[in-house]
Amino acid sequence: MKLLLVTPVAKSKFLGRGFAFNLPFLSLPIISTYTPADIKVTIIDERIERIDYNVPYDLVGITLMTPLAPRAYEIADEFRKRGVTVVMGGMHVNARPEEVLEHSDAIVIGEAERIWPQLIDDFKKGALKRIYKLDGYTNLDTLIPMKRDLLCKNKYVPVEFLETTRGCPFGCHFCSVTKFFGGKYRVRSVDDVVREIATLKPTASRFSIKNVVFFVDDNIIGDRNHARELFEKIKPYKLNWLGQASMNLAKDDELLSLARDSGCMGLLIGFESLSDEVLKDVGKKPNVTREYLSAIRNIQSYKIGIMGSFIFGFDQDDETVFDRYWEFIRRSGLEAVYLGIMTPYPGTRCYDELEKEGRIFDHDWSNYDTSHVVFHPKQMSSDRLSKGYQWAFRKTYSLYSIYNRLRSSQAYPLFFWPMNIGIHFSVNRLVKALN
Ligand code: B12
Ligand code: SF4
Repeated sequence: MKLLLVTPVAKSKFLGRGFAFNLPFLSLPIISTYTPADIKVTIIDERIERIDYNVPYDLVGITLMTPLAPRAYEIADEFRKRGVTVVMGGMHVNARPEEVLEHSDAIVIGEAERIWPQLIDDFKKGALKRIYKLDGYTNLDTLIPMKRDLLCKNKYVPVEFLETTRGCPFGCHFCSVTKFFGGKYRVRSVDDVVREIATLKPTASRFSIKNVVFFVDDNIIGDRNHARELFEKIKPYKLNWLGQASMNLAKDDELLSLARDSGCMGLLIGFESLSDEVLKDVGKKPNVTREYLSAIRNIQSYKIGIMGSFIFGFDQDDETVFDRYWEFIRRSGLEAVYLGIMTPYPGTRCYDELEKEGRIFDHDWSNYDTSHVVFHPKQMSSDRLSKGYQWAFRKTYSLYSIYNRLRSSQAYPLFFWPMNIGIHFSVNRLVKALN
């Protein structure tokens, strides 16, 4: 039996096709790990490979987050026209199961590890059900070692993705994570994570940074004891790792020092907004705007770089938000910045509220990529929001601004300089595509 697993390409010019760096991902390698050994599995990442619809696959599995949904449906329709059974899973399936079912024979709602072997068994017996849904969540201590060999490594930047926790208690109003993975940090035993790390083949980039790992956890310090143990136990592996963390890390010198000693190169931190009113409104509890600069300085004093993420388009944002943002960035010395336009992902409180107010004017999911405006902002026109976002992104990644942000940074220059230059070109491409 032949199984094809596909990740569709997003229209987005940022982080999709055309992004300076091709990043790997976990979802389909995980599905392949839980597929019985007698099945031949192929993974196609549409960002880098074309799908050959004439290969006689028995079953096709497609992963979809919201901006990938329209392309996922095109692929599914093509295969189903040829009589191939299609199954879909991923974030968007949770939010819009009926819609996804119009284009697939079966769907998996939620995490797949405990359900996928059952689905395959049903398929083999000709008894595939339409909906597979896990009761509760996966116990992360029962994960089996992930097969990493199906992604063609030389087509991605040399980094291994790994997870040590799932879930988030904050439930921010624009975010899909809490609903999907639950409102608690579920942790995976550190010994198990370390065993996985021990099996990784060393990665080396042409900029000579070795053993680069990205922990995809939404907040690697969410469970402090777990983080402490993790940082202590991964130290011997001499990793250079990146992760995501909440702002309260800035006040925790012990954890910062352990993170640095365990090889932390940089952390993605959601600043989201420069307004406390917005932060309160969306539920981003760890953030206090007057502490932003001191938080940045303290984390950087451990030679850990910060990738700050900001969103434009909250109801409190008027046209002055862009200048205020720029003023902050000039003083911040952030090693990298991710900018997004508020995007009401279906299934979030934000979506429900805006929909109720009749403010969402674009339901084409391919525009839900955080670079397009899909709703009427409260205090400016959608065009002004789009132009302000483009202006801010370009200014942040002008060569002059990159130089200014990075010139006194102590954090891994061999990582942050090439990253910024790559993003400089990606942002230029993005802005061109948006106009
Ligand atoms: C790492 C990451 C990335 C990486 C890798 C992307 C990837 N495909 O995984 C990068 C940096 C490339 C990325 C990019 C983007 N991302 Co991202 N990313 C994440 C992050 C932090 C972790 C993903 C992860 O590995 N999770 C753990 C794995 C195990 O979970 P999973 O992928 O969902 O897979 C499980 C189930 O969903 C299911 N499943 C998944 N696929 C399939 C398929 C089948 C057939 C079956 C049966 C089951 C199944 O089984 C898996 C195991 O249980 C999540 C947040 C999160 N906590 O998930 C955001 C997240 C998924 N990203 C998001 C977004 C919006 C984006 C971007 C659009 C951002 C942008 N502005 O461009 C881009 C789009 C990229 C693209 N493909 O074009 C949103 C998606 C929201 C939504 N409703 O769709 C999230 C949830 C972040 C958020 N807080 O809102 N991202
Ligand atoms: S803290 Fe981050 S992951 Fe958690 S709900 Fe808020 S935005 Fe999502």
